[in-house]
Amino acid sequence: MLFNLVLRRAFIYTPHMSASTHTPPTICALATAPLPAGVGIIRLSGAAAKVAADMLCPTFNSVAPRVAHYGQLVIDGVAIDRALLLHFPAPHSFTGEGVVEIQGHGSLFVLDKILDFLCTQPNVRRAEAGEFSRRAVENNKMDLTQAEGLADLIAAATSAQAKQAIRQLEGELGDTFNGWRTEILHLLAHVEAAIDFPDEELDILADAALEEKVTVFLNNISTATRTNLGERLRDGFKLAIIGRPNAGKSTLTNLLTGQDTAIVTPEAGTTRDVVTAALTIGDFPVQLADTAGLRDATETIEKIGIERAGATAETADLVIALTSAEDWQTYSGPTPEVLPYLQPERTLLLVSKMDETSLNVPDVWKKHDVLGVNLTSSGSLSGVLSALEKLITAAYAPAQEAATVTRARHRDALNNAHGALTRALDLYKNPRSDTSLAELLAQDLRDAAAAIGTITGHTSSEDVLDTVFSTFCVGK
Ligand SMILES: Nc1nc2c(ncn2[C@@H]2O[C@H](COP(=O)(O)OP(=O)(O)O)[C@@H](O)[C@H]2O)c(=O)[nH]1
Ligand SMILES: [Mg+2]
Repeated sequence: MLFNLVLRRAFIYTPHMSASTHTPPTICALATAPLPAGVGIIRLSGAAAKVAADMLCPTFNSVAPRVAHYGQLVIDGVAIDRALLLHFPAPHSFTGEGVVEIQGHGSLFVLDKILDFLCTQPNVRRAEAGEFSRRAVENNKMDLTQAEGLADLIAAATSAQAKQAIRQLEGELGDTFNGWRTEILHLLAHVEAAIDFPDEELDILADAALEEKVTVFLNNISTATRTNLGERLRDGFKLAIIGRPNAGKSTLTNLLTGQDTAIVTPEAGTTRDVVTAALTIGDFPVQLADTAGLRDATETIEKIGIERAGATAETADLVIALTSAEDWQTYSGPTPEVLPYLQPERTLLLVSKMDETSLNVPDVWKKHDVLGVNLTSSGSLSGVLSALEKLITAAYAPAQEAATVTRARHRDALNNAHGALTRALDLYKNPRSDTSLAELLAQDLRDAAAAIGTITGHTSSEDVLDTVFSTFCVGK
């Protein structure tokens, strides 16, 4: 009885999204790509969707829900297209509102005329970026991570990306974080009970196993944020190519990208800016960075370039350290400039110009894989690619099974929750004499639950929703 009472109170403290009481405008947009195509689909969502569609296609008026209707679209008494129309009455639709889909022929001119006409109907306007998905979230058709998963699925360019996106769309990520949030709220309920009964404060907190539970939460969060696999699968693994001037970095860049991405000359110090290019290696998206050659430069521009090269290598997920065969012979290994940047298990040592110097390179040098190549020959490409694929796969294999955080937004929220829970644990272990322990603990737990809630959209903050959906396209 007591527990039920306080549990309810705990839930009141957490911000929940509430359905708005006024009728939002009905929105319409092209759901397919804005290109001439066989079919173009317009989607309408909102209370006025069906009425507006009926004005466009009078024969659609009496058609049953979810039954395809083939009818003439008429504007100002003139037929402009024949289309397939479908009505999904609320709440059984993508957005949870009444939805109509109009599948016309894919003339952008005609589709635009249809959209213009629909917008002349009462309370209908064009949709903003991400507005359909946002409504789906606001009507609890999906949580925020699922909406993000949907956007990622649409943007996926490799099967690993698609696999991650569909897992998120299916709710795996959201379910995990919702579970954590609910557990924190249960703990909060106990702590709030302690506020109401100051005499029994310590007993109640001990009964709630506060210390043990918070430690478990902290561990879960640390595990989820330890790897950046999820973010990298979305945005690309950062691969930096470093080495002395003339080692062949830009030649390698051009070999990997299959085009003249960077300028190649026999002159040392050609590359100054960091040149980046996107490519796919195996199943992984990669952001390649060609950098300025590392040496003791005297000229200002080259010096800046070298500083940037160092910074790029330090923040990279993977590094290719390039050494010419001649230099490798001189140093019996990579040139000294690259040594500070060799990351354990994340570095490929590449030896270039094997065609110019006869040399036996080892397979491994101090635990780093080594590969000798002639970069001017396109035949070297497949060897370099498979070495890189092996490296990425090995570096990220341990992370495959963890709940994958796929955006910086998720990571920030988890870090905030981690901070709040760490404060709670510190307080519990070193209580302050002047203030109620339970009240302070409750505040930290509330903060932790709210932080995790921003990931799934259990938040009253419009800012979070605005930020997420502003990255979506119109029509999604
Ligand atoms: N023979 C031979 N020449 C190479 C090889 N790799 C690069 N080069 C040449 O070395 C010079 C410098 O190459 P570049 O890619 O600009 O070096 P970077 O300064 O490291 O970017 C160019 O003339 C390239 O054609 C290689 O494996 N074999
Ligand atoms: Mg270069």
